[in-house]
Amino acid sequence: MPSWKRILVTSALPYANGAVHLGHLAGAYLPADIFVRYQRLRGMDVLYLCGSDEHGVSVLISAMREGKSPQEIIDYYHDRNRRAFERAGIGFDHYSRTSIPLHHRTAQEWFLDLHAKNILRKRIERQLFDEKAGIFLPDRFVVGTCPHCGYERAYGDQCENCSRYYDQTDLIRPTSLLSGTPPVVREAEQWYFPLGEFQENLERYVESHAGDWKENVLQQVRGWLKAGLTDRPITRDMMWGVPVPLPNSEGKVIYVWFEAVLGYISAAKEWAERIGDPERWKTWWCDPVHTRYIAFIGKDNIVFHCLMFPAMLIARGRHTLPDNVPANEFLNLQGQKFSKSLNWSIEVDTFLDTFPPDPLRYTLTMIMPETRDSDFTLQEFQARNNNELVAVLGNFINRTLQFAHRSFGGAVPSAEGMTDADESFLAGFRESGEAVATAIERFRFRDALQNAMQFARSCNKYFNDAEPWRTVTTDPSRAAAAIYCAIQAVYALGIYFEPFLPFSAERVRAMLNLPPEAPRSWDGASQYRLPAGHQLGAAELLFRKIEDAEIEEVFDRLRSSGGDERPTTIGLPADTKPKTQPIKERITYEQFSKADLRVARVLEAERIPKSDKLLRMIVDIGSEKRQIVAGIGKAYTPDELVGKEIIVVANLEPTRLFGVESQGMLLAATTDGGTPVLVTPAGPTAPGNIVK
Ligand code: B3M
Ligand code: ZN
Repeated sequence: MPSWKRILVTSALPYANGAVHLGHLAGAYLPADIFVRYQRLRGMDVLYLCGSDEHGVSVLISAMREGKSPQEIIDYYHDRNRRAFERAGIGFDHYSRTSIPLHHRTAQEWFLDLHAKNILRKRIERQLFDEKAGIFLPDRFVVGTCPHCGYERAYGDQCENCSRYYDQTDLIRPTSLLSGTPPVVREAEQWYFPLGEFQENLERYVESHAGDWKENVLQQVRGWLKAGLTDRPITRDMMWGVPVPLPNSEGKVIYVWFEAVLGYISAAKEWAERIGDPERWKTWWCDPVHTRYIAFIGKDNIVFHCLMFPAMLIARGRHTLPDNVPANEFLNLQGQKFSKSLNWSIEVDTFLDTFPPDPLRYTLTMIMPETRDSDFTLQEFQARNNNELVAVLGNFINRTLQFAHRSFGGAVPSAEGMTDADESFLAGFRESGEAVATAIERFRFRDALQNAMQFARSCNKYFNDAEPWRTVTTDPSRAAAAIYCAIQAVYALGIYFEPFLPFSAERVRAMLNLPPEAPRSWDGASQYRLPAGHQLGAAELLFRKIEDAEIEEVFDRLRSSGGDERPTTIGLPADTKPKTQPIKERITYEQFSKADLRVARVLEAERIPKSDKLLRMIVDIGSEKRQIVAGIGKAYTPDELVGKEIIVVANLEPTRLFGVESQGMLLAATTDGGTPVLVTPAGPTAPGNIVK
């Protein structure tokens, strides 16, 4: 029996500099919520904490870009994100924020405690200084060439291309994003946390969990340990953040990552104050023997949650350390990385303005990036909703309850006519529940949901095999028994799906009109039986079909907003931003020559139904005819295109756009407003001629 009596769960504190998007949900919030809801159905005492991470340069960057104060930015996004999580059913017990005085006091108390114990070190640090703006440049305010991989738009601390960390002074040809000028190197005195001195402690801590941490986390952490931990700066010269609580530290703040992880502790303190028991936070943070702590994060936060934060907790003493940090990999969007700067994103709240939360939770769980990056497409979202939620889970629940209303007066019918097959169907609920539970306990939420759907499919098979629509006239007691059992299955499905689809689970409970004695518990799903004669509630469709037009509308919005040029400076007004897209990453001639560009002639062209942008064309590429789908329908009519010679990429993998296959891609230049202009040969040529 484990020693812990309670489970503390946290999700990474999202920066309050932008709206949380679908990738955030799939990364650190939805898995945590599934885990918390499941543990509560198991009767566990769980505290689920999160909040806004409101310091750091990302807030300053947004403030400058949006022409607002940092406070305005964090107030807006803190509230927007808190509401977005609520609409998505992410059930935090408390959602705090790091700009509150309680958090400042907590971070400063930790800093002073470690300082008083002579754990902190003071070092002179070489930093990049923007002479035009007159400030030391935070890492995200400077870009240059990565010293490891040559990526030319690497930030000052970590390269987005190869994920390696380095000192900002190691950047090649750095440029300040504030003024656009090359910064100079200046010396500044900073406080350091001696992470290297905790190497052995941390090796013991990590290896003590090697059996239950995810492989992707273990690999990264062991890599850091093998490379040897180095001291980490924990102060910065900035005006925005938690002031360093020492004399002669004007203009210095505590480094965002040192204080942000302490946000989990100040959130517990704020929660304790809110429930009227200010000391209660210690039950969760200062009783490591009886508290199991699970920290849900994305993979870019592993070093801070598996090494830095545990070292801080060890240094402070008597605090709960993370028992597991089930970091997810990244979710991409329609084949591309989510990108705030490139406007390639779908915010949670915007998405929920069009679609209900449970189909989104369902799809994100089914594709959750648990061990490798995965990709969200609107087309798959529509397919999973229609082919799985509507056609399998919703169909079984609907036809069971409709049958009870139609043939048994809306009550649970008698079980007298039950057969052995019925009994074994009911007995199988427990095993189905255990398959879901085991996967959740191992943080394998995709498998868990697949197992739950497997149970739903077995319920449909049971219903089809029992044929109540036939036996209701030929052998009514058999039909009654079948519907009795099917209703028990609806009750069990309502519980097993609750961690994933909380809104639907609530509606199932209402449709069953559950009596107070009906347990809302995992074990109850296989043990409790709704008694014959119990009056059901009104039955309604649990899920609705999603139409192509709805998907196309969201996809259009994404494509028209996405792909804006990435600003090369932060502080300069918009009208001085460069008008052309920055040059993409360099490639070799060999890489370019793999693309086979050909002249093609348009033979036929028509609009794709219900789309004002997509056109379907048949083109002649010399050796064969191809079908091409292109989003140029707002700039060109089908008649204008027939007979035109265009340029196509002839060796692209075929893809499907709204169910129509596209066997290649045409070339079009995009003007400032996003209007496509076809690239066509300037003189006489013929279909199939090679373009290079
Ligand atoms: N805000 C980074 C992020 O949003 C940071 C997490 C803090 S958790 C203490 O990815
Ligand atoms: Zn790199």
